[in-house]
Amino acid sequence: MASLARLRASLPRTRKTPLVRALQTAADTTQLKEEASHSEPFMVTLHEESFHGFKTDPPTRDLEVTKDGLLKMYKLMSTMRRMEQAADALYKQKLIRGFCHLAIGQEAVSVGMTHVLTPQDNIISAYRTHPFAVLRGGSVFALISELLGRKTGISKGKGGSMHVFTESFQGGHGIVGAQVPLGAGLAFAAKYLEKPIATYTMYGDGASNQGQVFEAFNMAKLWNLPCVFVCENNKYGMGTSAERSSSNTQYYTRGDQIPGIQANGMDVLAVVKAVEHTKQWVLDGKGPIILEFVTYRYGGHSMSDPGTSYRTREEIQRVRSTNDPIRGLQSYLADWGLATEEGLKKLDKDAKAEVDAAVEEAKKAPFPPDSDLWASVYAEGHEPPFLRGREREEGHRF
Ligand SMILES: Cc1ncc(C[n+]2csc(CCOP(=O)(O)OP(=O)(O)O)c2C)c(N)n1
Ligand SMILES: [Mg+2]
Repeated sequence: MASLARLRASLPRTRKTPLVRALQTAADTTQLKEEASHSEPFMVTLHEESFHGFKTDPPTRDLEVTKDGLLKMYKLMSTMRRMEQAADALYKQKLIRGFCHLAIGQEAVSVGMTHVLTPQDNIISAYRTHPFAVLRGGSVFALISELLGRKTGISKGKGGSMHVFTESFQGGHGIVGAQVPLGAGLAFAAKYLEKPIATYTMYGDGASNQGQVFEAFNMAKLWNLPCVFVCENNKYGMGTSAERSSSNTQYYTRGDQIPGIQANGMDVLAVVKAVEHTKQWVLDGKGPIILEFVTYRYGGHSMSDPGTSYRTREEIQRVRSTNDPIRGLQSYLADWGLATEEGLKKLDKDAKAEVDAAVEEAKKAPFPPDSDLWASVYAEGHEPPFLRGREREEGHRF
C-alpha cells in the first residue's frame, strides 16, 4: 500500500525484538501489544469485538500505530466535532439555511478512513459528509463558508450542506443511494485505466435497502471491481431504526457473493485497521468487499429533527458515555502514557480556536454574485446557448 509504505519509510524502524514487558491482557479492550513508544511505531491488539467476517476471515487485530498518528487523529476528531457543533449553532442562528446534516458521533469513520487512504483513492458518499470534504483536501473555512452560502465555499456557495466536493472526495449526494452506482463506476474506471486506486463507496443503513445498491453489488462482483462498499450503519435512517427498515441488519452479510467485514465504527483504530485491510484486498485484485461500520449519530437526522421522538434520551446518553470515539482514543492515549490530560485539553482548545477563527472569517466572506447562478451548471466551454430559469424571463443566454 503506497501510503503506508511511504509512512513507514519516513518513520524510525519498528523494534524487531519482542519486549519482555508485553502488556497484552484480557481482550476486553484495545491493549498495547508492546510498550508504547514516543518515537517509534508500536503494536496494539484491538478489542476482541472489533471485527466480524462474512465469507472471509476478519482482519487480524494487530495494528501498528505511532504516537504522532494517534495524536493527529485525536486532534482531527476533536476539530470535526467542533466544526459540526459550530454548524449546529449557525443553523440555530438562521445563518445556515436549507438542509444541514451533522455527523457528530461518527467522527471515527471519517478520520480513520482518511488517515489511511491516499488522495488518489476515491471516497464517494451521501449527504452527511462535512468532515470528509474537509479531511480530503478542503478546509474548515471552505466548509463553513459553503454552509453559509458564501463565494469562498467549497462548492462556491452553491452546493450547501449536501453537495460538497474536493479533488479527492467525489461528494456529497442528496438522493439516497444514488452515489452507490456512481462509486461502482469510479471503481470501474480505476480498473479500466489499470490504476492502483481503491474506491470507497459509502451509504447508510437506510439506503442499503435500495434496489440500485444491489444492482451495483452485482455488477461490481461480475466485473471484479476494486470497490469497497461501506455501509455506515448509524442505526437510523431518518426516524426509522435499522430493525424497522431492514430484514437483515447485519449489513456486511448482504452482498450475496461479495464477502463482508463488520467493524466497530466507534473505535478509530478499528476503522484504520479495517480500511488498511480492505484497501489491500481490492488492490490485490480480489474484487469488491462490503465494509460495515457500526456507528451512531448523536443528533437528529438533520437540523429540523430533534432526534428524540423515535429513540430515548437514555439511549443517546448511554452511547455518549460508554462508546464515544473521541473519549475512546483519549483514554488509550492516557492509559498508554502518550498524552496527559492537559496535553489533550490543549489540542481540544486549539481545535476550538481553529473552528472559531474559520467561522468568523467565513461570516465576513461575500455571497456569490447573481451571475454565478448560471456558472458551473455545465463544464466551462460546453454551455448550451440557452438555459431555462423558473420562468421564461429568468432564462439565460450564454
Ligand atoms: C431517493 C430518496 N428517497 C428518500 C429521500 C429522503 N431521505 C433523506 S435521508 C433518508 C434516510 C437515509 O438514511 P441512511 O441511509 O441510514 O443515512 P443517514 O441519514 O443515517 O446517514 C431519506 C429517506 C431522499 N433524499 N432520496
Ligand atoms: Mg443511517
